[in-house]
Amino acid sequence: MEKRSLGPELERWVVAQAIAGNDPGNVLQPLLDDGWGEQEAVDAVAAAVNAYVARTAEQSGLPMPERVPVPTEPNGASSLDGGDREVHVLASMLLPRVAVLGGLLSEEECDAMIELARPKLKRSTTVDPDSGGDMVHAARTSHGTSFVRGENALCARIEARIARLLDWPLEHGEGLQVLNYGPGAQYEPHYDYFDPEASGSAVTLSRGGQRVASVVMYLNTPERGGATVFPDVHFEVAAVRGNAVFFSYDRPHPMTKSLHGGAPVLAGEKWIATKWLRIAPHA
Ligand code: PD2
Ligand code: ZN
Repeated sequence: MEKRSLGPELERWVVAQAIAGNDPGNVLQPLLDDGWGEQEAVDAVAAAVNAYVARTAEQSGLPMPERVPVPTEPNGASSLDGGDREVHVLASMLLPRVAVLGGLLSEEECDAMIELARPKLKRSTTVDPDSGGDMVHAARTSHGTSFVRGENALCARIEARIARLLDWPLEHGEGLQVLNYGPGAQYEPHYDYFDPEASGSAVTLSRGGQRVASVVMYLNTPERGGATVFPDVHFEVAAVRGNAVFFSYDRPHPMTKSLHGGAPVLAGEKWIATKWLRIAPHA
């Protein structure tokens, strides 16, 4: 059957309703009253809104938004199904999109992850924006190591839990990275997405496309300091063993307000495991 189109006038009305935040049911009703089938009305409204977003993005020079994992809706469930574990939503924010998750890992899993990583630690590197290779960076005064996806049973279990929790394919995830910060160490504010303009990004982007979300899991509770901070919104997440902070960024642009950093560890040490999620399968 040929797809019906809304026509310019109705399309403008639909977009205006969407911008005003009107209930989607109210937007569909006039079409249903006019004899449209429910699915074709939903498809036509979605197409109109998507076309508007694409036009606006193009005119403004902004990258197009990508689909991102959604752990929870506003005022949604306070506990999430991680398959083998129930995870609690402790806080949630829409811009930047942040969800603080309680009990993503058990205490035993945190300890085991630290012990698996400890013998492999090296001074942390960041991706060199020019070459795409690893480089030691003064902004990142920690030690770390990476595991390939499924490298051991614990990584595989945590990866499967995150995939289930976020309904995001396991294959779209990078391997886990573990970081250890000593006293005074910090990670200055940065974005986790790759700069599409930087020459070194091409190599990284060819393996799974952009990062669209991060899950930073706290493997211990530092004695003092070491919060994950979101400076654009003056928000910080305390590092508490077993908890995690999820944040997503639907495009590689500061408008996501996903600038974040690891505040200095003031006493004791800090251990985290980070999972980055890509648009496409990451090899
Ligand atoms: O240690 C953190 O809290 C932190 C802060 C910012 C980790 C990361 N970024 C990261 O692993 O990307
Ligand atoms: Zn980061």
